[in-house]
Amino acid sequence: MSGTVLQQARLATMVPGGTPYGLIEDGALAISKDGRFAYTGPRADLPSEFSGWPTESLGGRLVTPGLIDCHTHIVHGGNRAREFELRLEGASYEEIARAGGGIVSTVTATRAASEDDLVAGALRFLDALISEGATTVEVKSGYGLSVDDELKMLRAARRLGRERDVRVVTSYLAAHAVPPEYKDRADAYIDEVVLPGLDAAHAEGLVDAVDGFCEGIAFSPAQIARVFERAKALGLPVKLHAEQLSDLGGAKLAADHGALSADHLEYLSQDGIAAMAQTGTVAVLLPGAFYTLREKQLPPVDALRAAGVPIALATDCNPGSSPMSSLLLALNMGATLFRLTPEEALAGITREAAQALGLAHDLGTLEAGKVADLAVWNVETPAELTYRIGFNPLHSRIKQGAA
Ligand code: DI6
Ligand code: FE
Repeated sequence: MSGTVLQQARLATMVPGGTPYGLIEDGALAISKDGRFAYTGPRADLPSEFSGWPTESLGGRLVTPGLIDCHTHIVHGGNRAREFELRLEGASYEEIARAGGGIVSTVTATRAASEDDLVAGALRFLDALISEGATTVEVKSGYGLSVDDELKMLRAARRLGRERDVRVVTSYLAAHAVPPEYKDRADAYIDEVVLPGLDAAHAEGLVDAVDGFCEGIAFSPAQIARVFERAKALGLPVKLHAEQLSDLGGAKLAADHGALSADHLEYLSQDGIAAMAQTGTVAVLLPGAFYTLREKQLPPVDALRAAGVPIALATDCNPGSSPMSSLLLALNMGATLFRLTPEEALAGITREAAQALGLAHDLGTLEAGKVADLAVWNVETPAELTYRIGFNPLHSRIKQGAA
């Protein structure tokens, strides 16, 4: 099988254990016709079997793995600019949610939207992510909160992956909020909507993972556990929004269920950290939500690092707590707000994000055998990607070997 060799490239391979960023100064990438890397490494070591392949120069530019946004809510109706104004006038996120605003107002708009409307709305954010080098984007349901509306959201999410050259990974998040018609009847909502909706969505091939929101304003650990049990019965991986506003022990619950990731984690306890370390559950940090809600409590980055918990970063792109569709800004915020090193931040939107999606075998580093998803940048050093604010130095993006 032949293919293409890309050279005159500085490779931030993000392979751990060697140079910072897995950097290779004078690198080459051999991409076979099946869209995978056949070789990544120093140009001087390129095996002779690839020397007959057509060669392209990248002009000395920096190459990273294609970026991965492992936590988004880009499919939704409406916007919450009014709520933004109210928060600036002093109302808290929890007060707005408890007064029927917040997530529930997006539910109303999402229910009113057609599948086409949802696709068109989401493409605006997806295109913004792609323009910064994203090649894989996770998309959650969770604003429909009825069986039909959750299915509509997931169908829209699947369509995004056909409308654009991007890998879309879906998460079923019906356990996101209790809809008004089930007010004070969260258990009935789980029995009558969340569980049957999961069965239906899975039967239609719409679900890659199952998510939930474990919080005082959403679902208790016991309620989430019931959703996770059904996911397990269907053979689906789980993940959880946990410890964003308070500590309910959600991260430990998730880890005990072998979760791919626990996300947010500002109020994560040492117990939760230990449980995550034991199962290899990825900590997905969401600085856009921390910033937007003007949170004071930082996620325990030092303790996560000390325990060896993999740390990913994502946009959490959603209309309420994180109206942000820039992974480059997430990098900058991850470093400036959360004190991640620029290398950890970049790993967080490549290697560790792949791990958070259960796709580390295919994505996240520049390594032979993996899918040839990559981003080419007009920068000299990888730290520049994290350092600048509101500047996009993407030169080009290659998805599965095709520019
Ligand atoms: N936590 C979040 O930050 C988003 N969902 C969640 O469970 C916010 C959702 C929203 O406010 O619309
Ligand atoms: Fe979220």
